[in-house]
Amino acid sequence: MNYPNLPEDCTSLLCKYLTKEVFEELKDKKTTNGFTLEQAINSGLVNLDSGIGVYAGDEESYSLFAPLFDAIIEDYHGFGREDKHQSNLNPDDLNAPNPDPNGEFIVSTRIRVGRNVAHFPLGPAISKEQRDLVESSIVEALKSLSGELEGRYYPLLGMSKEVQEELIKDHFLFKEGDRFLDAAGLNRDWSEGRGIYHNKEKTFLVWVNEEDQLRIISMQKGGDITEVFNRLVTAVKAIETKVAFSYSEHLGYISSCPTNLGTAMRASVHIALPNLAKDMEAFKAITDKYYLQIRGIHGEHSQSEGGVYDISNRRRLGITEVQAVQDMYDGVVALIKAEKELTK
Ligand code: ADP
Ligand code: ILO
Repeated sequence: MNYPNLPEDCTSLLCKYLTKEVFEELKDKKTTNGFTLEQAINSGLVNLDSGIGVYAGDEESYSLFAPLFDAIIEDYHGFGREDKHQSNLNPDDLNAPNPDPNGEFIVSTRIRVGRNVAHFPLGPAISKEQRDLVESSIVEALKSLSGELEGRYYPLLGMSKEVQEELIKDHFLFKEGDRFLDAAGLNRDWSEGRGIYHNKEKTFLVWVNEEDQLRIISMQKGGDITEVFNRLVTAVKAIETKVAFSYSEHLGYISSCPTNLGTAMRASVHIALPNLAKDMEAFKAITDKYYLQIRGIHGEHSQSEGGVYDISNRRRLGITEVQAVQDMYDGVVALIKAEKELTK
């Protein structure tokens, strides 16, 4: 492969940090799983509108291709090469009483973490056999969950289109055919090895073999962030007794996209802010102050509908899980205050 043509107007972190020197240094390297620089950067080259543009094929990608990944990680998370990640999943340390007890603004709350199984390649480099093995070991582990977490696994293979569409529309299931994941090699052998586990109420869900091997999700209507966090922590701890997750002292939980490293946590609310939305500058000033990200209500790269936005923590690495949720909580309190003032 030759040094790619990176257009001047490309704003992704890949375009920013893949200099000729970095490319020359890394272009012939291969991880033990056979993952190359070409594979790591393909998504960003095919999708020049990417925000980031790179994916790791395994934990080793982060060290072998460090001249590229470290720069991207430092830029996105403000996390240095020598820094160490710290985890804190203790619900007692979270201070998040419902910011909207009358249900005027917050439609729903969702907290998810990404996890990958130790000693396996990540999705971009995994073989079909390994992926199937990952699926069966996760499903086996999920069978041991009880009480509120008890549920059933629904493989994508054989699921009717109607059921699939309904689950996606209701925000429970991942979409199909994402072009960023596609170019990263994450959609290979679709839909085999993929599926969703959920309890009866759909307040606890696990996505299997999408961007990460597990996405563990707790969600419910309204703004009781503490309840959502508590359920998530109980589930993560229970699953961890059965499946070993890939974790490094430096980078925390290992994920295929560098934005998810560390806590791999995205805590979000769907929140109606119709007045604030009329002044995007003021809106963004608040979200920037609290390290928040604004998404549309059908996930990343989607649009807002009816003034309802998906507001979540942007930082995931170098802060604890408790801090990630606290970022979201503090920001949401400020957003509600601003919206109320505009409504007067
Ligand atoms: P992820 O959070 O897993 O990185 P997405 O941004 O694609 O990925 O979101 C996945 C799904 O979760 C989408 O359908 C999205 O609308 C839904 N979702 C995210 N946050 C909330 C929330 N607070 N309430 C309800 N659904 C949510
Ligand atoms: N590769 C995409 C998405 C990056 C962050 N989001 C997720 C889902 N990992 C991009 O570079 O815009």
